[in-house]
Amino acid sequence: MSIKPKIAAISVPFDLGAGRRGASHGPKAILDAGLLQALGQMDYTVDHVADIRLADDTAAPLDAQVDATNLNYFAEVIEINTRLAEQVAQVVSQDYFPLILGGDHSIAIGTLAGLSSHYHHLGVIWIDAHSDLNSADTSPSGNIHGMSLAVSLGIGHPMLTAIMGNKPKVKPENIVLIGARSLDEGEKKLIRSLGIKCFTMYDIDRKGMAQVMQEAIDYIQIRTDGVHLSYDVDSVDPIEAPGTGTTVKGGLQFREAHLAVEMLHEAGIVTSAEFVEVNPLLDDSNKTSQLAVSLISSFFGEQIL
Ligand code: HAR
Ligand code: MN
Ligand code: MN
Ligand code: MN
Repeated sequence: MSIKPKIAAISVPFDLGAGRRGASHGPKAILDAGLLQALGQMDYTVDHVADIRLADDTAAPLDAQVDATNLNYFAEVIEINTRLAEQVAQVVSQDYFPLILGGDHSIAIGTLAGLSSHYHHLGVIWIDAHSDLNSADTSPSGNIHGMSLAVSLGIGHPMLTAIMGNKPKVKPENIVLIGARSLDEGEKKLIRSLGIKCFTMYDIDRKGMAQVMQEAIDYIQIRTDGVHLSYDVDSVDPIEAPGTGTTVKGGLQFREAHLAVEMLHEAGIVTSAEFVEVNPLLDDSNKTSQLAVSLISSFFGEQIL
């Protein structure tokens, strides 16, 4: 990222993929915490191109038409992600750097679908306490934000995997998970059987974040034609990121969370990013939205000195 890209910010005020309401207020909270000013000070051109929303009258006919057992708000998740995928595909074709502000993590379905129109060997760096590799068969909750990476691999309900074309949007060998510490049994099996690269909190404790990130960067850059960063703020320890719906203790420390994105900036390999799961209704005096602004600023190259 030595030449500054023009950024297309896309807000996705959507929370029906999660078990608790409130992540729909995430984009506004991140903007109110000063995101555009921070990026402007760093001389980026940012066009806030869209707020992706459901059509006003969501009659949700899909729910009635198809078998969507254990897929909460199935029709709404399809609708929002179809819209988001089209918007992402459009800004990518206009040479923007897409910056998606969530919203719950189900929106990664649309982001990755849209990116797949442009990248044929898309890499994904998934920083998250979870792996979001469930399907309706394995999910303990039915919440689709716990399924978005599986859907992007082509695993899940055909109406989810068909968004923007019925093909996998990312290959298992092009994914790196970082920060995992809450994995369901079905997810563990999938990670092992597909050989997905996964740096758990154990690996981060053992090797340090700097080495983990270097290994992740080296691994992903040789095999991909673009890299998407999907940053779920629940990867960060709840002490620093209380404003999110599914906190898991034992997470990334403040500096580890920043070092990850600082190293990604330095590597210059990332071609799109999303920051998800900020829930202002659960936050403690905007701590988590401010953290998101700080992480995004570091990701775009803000330096301490
Ligand atoms: N694995 C659990 C489930 O599928 C919890 C998922 C929590 N979701 C997220 N995504 N915040 O990372 O229900
Ligand atoms: Mn707007
Ligand atoms: Mn997630
Ligand atoms: Mn998560």
